[in-house]
Amino acid sequence: MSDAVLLMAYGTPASLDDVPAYFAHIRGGRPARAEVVEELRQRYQRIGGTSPLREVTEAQAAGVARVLRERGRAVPVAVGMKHAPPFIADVVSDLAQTGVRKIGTFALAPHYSKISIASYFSAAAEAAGAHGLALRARESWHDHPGLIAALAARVTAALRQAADPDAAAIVFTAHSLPERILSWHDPYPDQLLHTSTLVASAAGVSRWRFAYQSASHTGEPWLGPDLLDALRDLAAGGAREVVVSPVGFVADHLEVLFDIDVEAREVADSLGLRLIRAASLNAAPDFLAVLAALAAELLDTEPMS
Ligand code: FEC
Repeated sequence: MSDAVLLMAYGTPASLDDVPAYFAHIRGGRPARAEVVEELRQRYQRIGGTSPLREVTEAQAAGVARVLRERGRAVPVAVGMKHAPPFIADVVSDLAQTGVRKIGTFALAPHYSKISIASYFSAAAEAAGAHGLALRARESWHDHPGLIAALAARVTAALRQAADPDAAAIVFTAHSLPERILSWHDPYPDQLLHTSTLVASAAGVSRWRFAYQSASHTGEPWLGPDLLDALRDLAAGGAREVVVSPVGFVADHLEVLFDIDVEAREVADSLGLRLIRAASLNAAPDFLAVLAALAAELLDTEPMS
């Protein structure tokens, strides 16, 4: 049986012209007002016109393939996206055409929510079923020791940039979701707090807080506290420096490069607060080792490191 790994990521518009179609896909076909689409285009413009998400994800896939090969397991490692080409279903279909019979897959987002992660798996499972492929999936990996160590190393490095590391505040962040997830006991908030607790402990920091970021304006309440409010609160309490560690994301993309690096930094600046953003994991060797271990475990080829 021929194996493959499928890394699933959110997806990003290939150009500014693709923003309306991308936005419509995210909204499940519900039309958005023209000014809201334009506002999104402007956010992409502010980070240089496109997001690096696709190239980072491809670099992660190439890196995982390399690490697995070095460990004696040469398997294709493909990238499938949820909201933009190459779509997950098409990639599964392509893998089936090349003779693959078993796919190990997980989303490049460590924390599970029915509202976010479940749809990655339904897309993959449906396509795998249609082609008679075996699918081995992992739904969350928020407490993987390698992930915790990699995130903690970024926090430590960010703290080193602070003028007064002992006094710097630390805020862990992740994408907000509609508050209604709480009514179905979704594991997302607890998994995020667990990751944050483990990372803080590994980085040796005792004072930290968690905030959500990137909430959409959909007319319903979203999970808080919001990062921007957390910054205001910290400044009011006398903080002068803050390290923001986006533990819910594993790559540089719009939600990191705009929502933190532009929007949150502007707010922090206006408050006299210096914002230091912990580096993203991207395709760094320590993170590639984590992804390769997850993939290998799914393919049942070697134990997790
Ligand atoms: O760099 C890029 O081009 C893509 C960046 C990107 C990532 C991402 C990750 C997550 N999202 C999650 C939940 C939601 C929910 C809605 C929603 C909407 C958007 C919009 C853009 C967008 N998201 Fe996203 N998300 C990224 C980008 N996201 C753009 C649309 C404009 C806006 O609202 O800002 C609301 C959908 C709706 O309207 O019905 C909910 C979650 C994650 C982290 C997990 C994952 O990566 O899958 C959760 C990256």
